[in-house]
Amino acid sequence: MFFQKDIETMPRAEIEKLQLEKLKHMVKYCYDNVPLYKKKFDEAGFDCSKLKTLSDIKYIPFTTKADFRDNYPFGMFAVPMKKVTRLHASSGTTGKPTVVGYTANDLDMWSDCMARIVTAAGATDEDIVQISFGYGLFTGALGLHYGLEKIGATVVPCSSGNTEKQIMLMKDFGTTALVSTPSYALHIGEMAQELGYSRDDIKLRLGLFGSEGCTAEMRAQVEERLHLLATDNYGMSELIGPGVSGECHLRCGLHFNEDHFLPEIIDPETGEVLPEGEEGELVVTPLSKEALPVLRYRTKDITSITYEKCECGRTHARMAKTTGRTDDMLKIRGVNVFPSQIESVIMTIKEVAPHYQIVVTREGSHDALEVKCEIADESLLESFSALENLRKRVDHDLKTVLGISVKVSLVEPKTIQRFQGKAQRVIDLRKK
Ligand code: DLL
Repeated sequence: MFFQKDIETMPRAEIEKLQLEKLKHMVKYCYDNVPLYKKKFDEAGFDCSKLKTLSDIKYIPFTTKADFRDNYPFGMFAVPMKKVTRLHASSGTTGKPTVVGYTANDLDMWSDCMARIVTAAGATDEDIVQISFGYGLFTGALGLHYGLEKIGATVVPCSSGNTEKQIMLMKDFGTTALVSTPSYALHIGEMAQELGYSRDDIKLRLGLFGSEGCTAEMRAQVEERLHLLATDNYGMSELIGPGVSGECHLRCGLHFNEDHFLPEIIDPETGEVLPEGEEGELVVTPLSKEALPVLRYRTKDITSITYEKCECGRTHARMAKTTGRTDDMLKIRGVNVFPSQIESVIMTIKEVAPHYQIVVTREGSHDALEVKCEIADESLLESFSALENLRKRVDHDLKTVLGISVKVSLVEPKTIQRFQGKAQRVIDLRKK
């Protein structure tokens, strides 16, 4: 069992002492080795001796996605290329990808972080784990792969796609754990049912999901279809990939690997650090990275942090499941709408399937939001009044939660796109 007890249950004061030591080292390392940080520090008038306590982190300038873009591809690396053992990249929605590099020590640290997280979630060396993230430049598949190998699990590197074959292998190999996005897990579950697989055919017991947001309601749908315990893990390429934080089997927040990642919550408008428990933007400083050190990275993910010890015995800070990203938020006629709010509503109405699409348009100065959802039961198609009643109900429930009216369109079963990686449910035509 991969439980690094001394570290994972370290008393708070000791964690903070360790973090301060590592942070001091990291700040100097960045200043000495990455021209971007030398420039940032000099411009902000920050020098390393200012760092006396952990709360002095507020004097360190933030790093953003734009810094990666401006220094594409290797400008933020702190080591010569011969020390870089692996490159990954995250597909930017526009333009060039964000490139990230790892030394051999970085890869070891990453595997340790992943091994801790999957162990906390309940994976063991008895598990046969199918990895259904896309292998390649994306950090998800290889990140989980090495962590799971480290704990001695049997890894099946399926990659994403070819869902029918995935399900066949799941049955034939007796796969017990699945690694994927929650939306792909839902698709796998749905297809297994369609193909006539019975509950006994699939032995899954554990889902190690992540890489995209997922409401509690959506998670319940995934669990119901696949009969497993769904756990969540969080990370991002710029910080390392998956392995930043993850849920233990008790699922009351995602434990950070706090000896390697120092989290803060800030007000996204002002950049001020917020107190424990308040919701805001997550900012993370990796404390151990060699190839690509990053200070105070603005993740744009919205969450809150608690420092209370978890019932599982682990003492590292936990973050709540993210409620969205600051750049996910849709401003509709002056009202803030998060896609996760819409998802929560759709998932609780059993007559509609757990698939939806959000389309935002603008006519003149008027924003309109359309929510398309699939009806779950084809027999409804035969009754106009039943359909209309359902549409009105979805409409009413969305209005209650969002505080604005939206257009609800019911569409035929299996007509909304399914996803094999991160789901893209919002089409914002105003940006075109
Ligand atoms: O998605 C890393 C990862 C892979 C995490 C596999 C977990 C499992 P990126 O492609 O760089 O990296 O995307 C990072 O994805 O800022 C979040 O907005 C979102 N994200 C990642 N994990 C979660 C999660 C990987 N558990 C971006 N819940 C992040 C919600 C998540 N959003």
